Amino acid sequence: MNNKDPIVLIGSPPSPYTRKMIALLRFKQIPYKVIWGDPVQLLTSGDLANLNIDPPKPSLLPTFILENESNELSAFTDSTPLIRRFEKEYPSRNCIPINPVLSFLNYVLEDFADEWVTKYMFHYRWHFDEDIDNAGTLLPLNQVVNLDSKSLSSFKEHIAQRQIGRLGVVGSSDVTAAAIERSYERFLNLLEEHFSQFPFLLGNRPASCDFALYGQLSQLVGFDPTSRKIAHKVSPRTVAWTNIMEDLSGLEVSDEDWIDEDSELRSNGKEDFEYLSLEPPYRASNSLLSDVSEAALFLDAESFRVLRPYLVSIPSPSSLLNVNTHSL
Ligand SMILES: N[C@@H](CCC(=O)N[C@@H](CS)C(=O)NCC(=O)O)C(=O)O
Repeated sequence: MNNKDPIVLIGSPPSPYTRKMIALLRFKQIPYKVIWGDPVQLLTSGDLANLNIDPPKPSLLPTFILENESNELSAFTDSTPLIRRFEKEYPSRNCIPINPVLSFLNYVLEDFADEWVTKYMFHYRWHFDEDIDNAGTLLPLNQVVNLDSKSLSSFKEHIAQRQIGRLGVVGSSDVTAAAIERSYERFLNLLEEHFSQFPFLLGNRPASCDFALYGQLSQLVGFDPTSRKIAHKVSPRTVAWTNIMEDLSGLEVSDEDWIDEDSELRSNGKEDFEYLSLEPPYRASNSLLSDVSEAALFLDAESFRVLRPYLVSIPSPSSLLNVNTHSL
């Protein structure tokens, strides 16, 4: 295999990590071939059985067929390390920033999208009847479009029951539902603000964190009806961004396109654009928080209400939590 051979991956359209990786390959202009389907079936009895490759353990979407260290074809999963591998093998149009601060932020945001935004995705898909019906129907049809109606209804029932049974594993329950939904809306509001300044998370070019977020939003905005309605209401810019992220093969990029240090969010601070989103808008004071009400910037309304009695903005013997020194 050399860099001219297309990369082969097995995936599925309703899989956020599949969408993450296809969008990334397109941006990097890496030739690829997608095989829609189930890796275990394809590698053991289907079209790829002649390759004699063991299916990955655990079997995850997407599965890539790549050379291992002994130059033999093998099955690989896990998007984040695979992106780092592709960055080495295809260095142009890099999506890991060179600047170490940005690179760190990129890692954190990629992880946030992969591990937290996916909770919104799984929750909205399997918590509400309309969404269960939608996903239950489309997941089997995405494997076999011309599936007969009888098999469709039995697959639909089987998949829905299996996935609903997994809600607890990702932390979604009747107790946590409201917190997950509040977090989704809060995040959409932040994105709406951010996308009014920059077209991508780290400036004027996409990083791996954009592709991770796109993967999840391809579902939240493009597949699951309840989360789609919320996104359209709360953040039209996020909806537009999600559409654009799908194919950035024609975007011209340069090293100047990364966000500059003056506009970076600092880990313990809020930048102007977040304060400007408040009513009335104001600019960052570049000093410590002067009033506990400013902690509302970091917290949703319910958490702020609960924590408010325990907060002070300047250290004092009676303070339980100092908003200037605790990360919230
Ligand atoms: N950490 C993996 C996660 C991949 C993943 O969880 N894929 C899902 C589909 S989007 C999956 O295959 N789940 C197993 C299943 O549904 O049985 C990555 O980044 O690629």
